[in-house]
Amino acid sequence: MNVAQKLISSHLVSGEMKAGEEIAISIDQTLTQDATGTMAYLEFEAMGIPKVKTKLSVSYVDHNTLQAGFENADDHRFLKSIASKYGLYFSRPGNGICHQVHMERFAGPGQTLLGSDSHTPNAGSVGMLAIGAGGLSVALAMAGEPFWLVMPQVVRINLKGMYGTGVSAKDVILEVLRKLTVKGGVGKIIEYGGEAIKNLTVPERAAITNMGAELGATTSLFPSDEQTLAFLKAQQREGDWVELLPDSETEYDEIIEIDLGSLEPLAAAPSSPDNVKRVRDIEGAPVGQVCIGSCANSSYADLMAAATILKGNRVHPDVSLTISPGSRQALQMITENGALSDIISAGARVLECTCGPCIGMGQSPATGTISLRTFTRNFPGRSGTVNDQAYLCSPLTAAVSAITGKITDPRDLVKEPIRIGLPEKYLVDDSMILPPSEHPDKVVIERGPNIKPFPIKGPLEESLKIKVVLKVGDNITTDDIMPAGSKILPLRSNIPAISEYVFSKVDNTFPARAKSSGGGIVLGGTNYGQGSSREHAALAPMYLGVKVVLAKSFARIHKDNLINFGILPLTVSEDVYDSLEQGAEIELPGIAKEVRESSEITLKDLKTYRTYSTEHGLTLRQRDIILAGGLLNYVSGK
Ligand code: MIC
Ligand code: SF4
Repeated sequence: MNVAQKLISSHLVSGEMKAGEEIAISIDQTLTQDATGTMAYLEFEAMGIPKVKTKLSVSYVDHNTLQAGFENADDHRFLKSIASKYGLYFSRPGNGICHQVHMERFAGPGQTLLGSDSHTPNAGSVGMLAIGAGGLSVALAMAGEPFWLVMPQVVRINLKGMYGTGVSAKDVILEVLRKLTVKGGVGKIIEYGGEAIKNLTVPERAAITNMGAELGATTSLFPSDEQTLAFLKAQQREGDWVELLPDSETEYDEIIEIDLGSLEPLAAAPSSPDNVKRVRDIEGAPVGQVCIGSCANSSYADLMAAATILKGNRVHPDVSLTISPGSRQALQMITENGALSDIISAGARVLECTCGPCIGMGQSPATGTISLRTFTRNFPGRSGTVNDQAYLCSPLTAAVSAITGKITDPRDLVKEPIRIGLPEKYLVDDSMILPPSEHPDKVVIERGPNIKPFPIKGPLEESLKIKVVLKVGDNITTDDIMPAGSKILPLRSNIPAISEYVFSKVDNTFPARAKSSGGGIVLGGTNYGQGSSREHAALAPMYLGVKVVLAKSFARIHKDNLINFGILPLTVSEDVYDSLEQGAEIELPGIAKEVRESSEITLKDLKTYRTYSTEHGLTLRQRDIILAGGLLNYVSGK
């Protein structure tokens, strides 16, 4: 078996490990972050279970950290009390970005992790099966239920050679994105191997597995080997190590070769992570902002690499350089060794150890300027600025460009490879991670006025007559469906309020039109719902009355979220997509009966009188969830 199969088979509770079959796996660990966590814990509370049933569950606060009103602070307090009562660890605001801290302090080879954040595969860096999912799926895992998924194909990416000067792990994943695109990983696990990996440290591996999310992959992972042991030892956790290697005769569904030695510095140009260019081909463009941080590139090693370049230099007068360390551990270490002082002397603006600008929580770039970011996503407007021009690149390219004030190939300034190895010992201080209460019965859940109960849908109607309220194109992201940023994110615990922003950047009349037509259908192109795990992109449309999403194809997590909240995802052909217009009145005459008994759903266009038949492709379990009106109804009715 390969590493992915070993991890799955040791956790398999239902189904057969055949690509395309529905399987269920047991979950050892869960993580949530605050922007998805409040809903996840409201859902968990509704299940009436006194204590989480996982081996370890951690609640992080890292997204909604600007406290421009009471909302985020309310949420933090709620999350702290929930964790204390229900047996979770609570990573306090300021302690770091969930994925970075989880990798440092909790991730373990051979185990499974389900996280309510799409970049959970960061922990695949230590040989863990780490999967991103919607909050409700994570709530169920905390309740001891297995996680259901379609058994993916396993793609092996063989790495050979070693990168040269100016190239780093970020360029590896950008190269993979260039080759595979943002939909190339759907239905796949990406397993890395090959002679080069023995030289890649765990934080370098994490920069690669993290952005497997941008491929749409179910997860990405590395074997657990001597490098994993070295990392865990330096984190004083060698007891968590187990070796996990692929068998020598293993087969893969696909094999891709990448020679690290032939890689050049790369960047994803606006506004998609797969719009990858050679830095050489875009160099010279003036830059207004450079941001170093995010769960992809904020480790101690990444910060040290940036500090090495900035040392003795000055940030260009036209550039605002921000540094958001991934964890308090990383920040404390660069403070103690003096690198922070190099960063400050160069003129950087040092931010909190949080997601910050990556999710538009502050630091939106100026109009018409280029923002160069070591982040994960550059979807249109995600930075908080309309018509933004965000480029994704490595910390080396970012630091060098911050000095020159224009997009610059790092090899112009850096003449020797900068690779920061593992420190012998990381600075371990877990005092910002609060353990659960020893007296949970005495803990009172603190609920501020920002926290509203989540809406529940009724069972699926027997028949529907509804309008296509919106028709959109390919690769619609969950940022398009349910935007984030500092103004909207604080409403994550308040579905009635946040639903007013559904599709607001695509068509701000959508919420009113959806409500006035009693809900409706959204029609999308390929890879609909790519990007984040935010279940709000299903929950808020559900609140507005959306009943069906028709699309040429769906991204994995979003499709699951639609089903979890009782919205029927239907895959349609090009022909159906082309024939249906926004505003079309559609009848689904026997929708419930067809979901129950048939593999096809009938759609009638009431204007053209054309009838379409489309396969729903749902498993028996998914059919029952849709019929019940969502996963919570389904679980409580079982
Ligand atoms: C993201 O990077 O888009 C987020 C914000 O971390 C999301 C989660 C969310 O929307 O809360 C993700 O990646 O899942
Ligand atoms: Fe946070 Fe950005 Fe990572 Fe999402 S991608 S978890 S917003 S740092």
